[in-house]
Amino acid sequence: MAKVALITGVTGQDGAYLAEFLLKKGYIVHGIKRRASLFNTDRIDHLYQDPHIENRDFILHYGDLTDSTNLIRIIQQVQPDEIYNLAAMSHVAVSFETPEYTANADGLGTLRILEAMRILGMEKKTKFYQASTSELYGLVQEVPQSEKTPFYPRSPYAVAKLYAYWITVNYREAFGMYACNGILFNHESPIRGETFVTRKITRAIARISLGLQNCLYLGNLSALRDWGHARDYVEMQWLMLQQEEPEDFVIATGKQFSVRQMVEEAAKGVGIGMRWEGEGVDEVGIVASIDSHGTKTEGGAAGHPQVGQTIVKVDPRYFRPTEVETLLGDPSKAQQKLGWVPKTTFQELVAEMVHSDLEEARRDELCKHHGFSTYNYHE
Ligand code: NDP
Ligand code: GDR
Repeated sequence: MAKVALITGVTGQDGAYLAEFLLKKGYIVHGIKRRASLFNTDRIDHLYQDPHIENRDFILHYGDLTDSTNLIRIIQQVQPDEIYNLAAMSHVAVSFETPEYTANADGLGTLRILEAMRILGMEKKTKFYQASTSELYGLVQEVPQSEKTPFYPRSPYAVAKLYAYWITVNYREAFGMYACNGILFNHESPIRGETFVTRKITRAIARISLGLQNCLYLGNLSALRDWGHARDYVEMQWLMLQQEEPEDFVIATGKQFSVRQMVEEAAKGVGIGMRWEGEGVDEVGIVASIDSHGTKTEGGAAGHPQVGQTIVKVDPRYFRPTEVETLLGDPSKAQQKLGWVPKTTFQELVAEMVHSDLEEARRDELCKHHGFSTYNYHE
């Protein structure tokens, strides 16, 4: 009998990679997607199966982590062997703008699923994965951070995720549930949301190299992160649910880079050499301009980009009220117990993202410069 998985947040970056991974393993995969006024299934459209087909192995349900009745109904209907709770308002900066909603979806949403499992008498049958985060460490108490490092969350997002982390531990201890936390450090990919810093950078650099954009505005350039590839990380999410006993694991690469290094690596990918101006704690004055550029990106608007052109500026609007300056994971427990070895290096990750964003930028460029036609909706 095929195993049945339920993924919340299936339309997100990790949801898409995990759904693909589980389908390849022979699972029947159910996913919860939110109702939106526009299509929001871009990342999983290649997996879509027409509802009229019999014996589908990929099935979507409308739902929301803020609606208990809907979660109980879906879980009852699907009877999953494994639940992966990936849904969240996952943007740290936005959580300062929508703190109550973030607490509701990211914190109480986790409780709602765990309670639904109890109400339905599934606490001994169904395994539960919680998407915990390195943001829990916040103002770091120890370097590198492991499963034993104390937490000090620094945003409404991280505080909501702290509740979700502990309610998962508590339900495991109180009710003997197979429930575990993956404490995942930042992981990225070509389908990363466009407003997270890595994708914002690779997308902008690709567009700048083709003359579609002039400048990239960023916040804290000195922030240090441990960046891995989402494709590698979802495999660990699955593996955590295949162990004898439920446990929490840190997943990280053990290597750290700054936002500034991320920009340089992306620029290198399109053949742009950069020169930084300005230093120090107050980074508002810092800009970066093109020092040289090769021929890696053919085409582009005539004369763009140009040596001396300012391509990065620091804009304080992207500073956070409280920042997480540095994160570096210690994945040795996962290495020992799950056989975790990060497959993708930082350089390979950035190269893959730049390559994908260049293709997208080239399509935009074609539309812009060669025969994109508009028609008037009012006619
Ligand atoms: P994304 O932001 O790409 O995806 C989040 C998903 O959650 C989307 O499918 C989104 O739907 C859905 N969602 C948001 N709010 C709700 C809600 N109220 N009800 C139902 N669904 C909702 O995140 P990632 O894929 O990058 O991350 C997956 C999980 O892992 C998240 O919980 C995140 O906080 C956590 N995490 C991520 C890390 C990373 O570096 N990527 C690191 C550590 C933890 P829609 O598509 O409609 O917006
Ligand atoms: P993070 O990721 O906050 O670590 O959360 P993000 O990419 O948003 O920020 C990383 C660092 O870059 C700095 N930064 C900027 N960030 C954004 N988004 N935009 C900018 O213009 C910019 N300039 C500098 C930030 O200040 C920060 O220090 C991600 C999310 O996926 C969470 O859901 C997840 O839990 C954590 O990773 C682990």
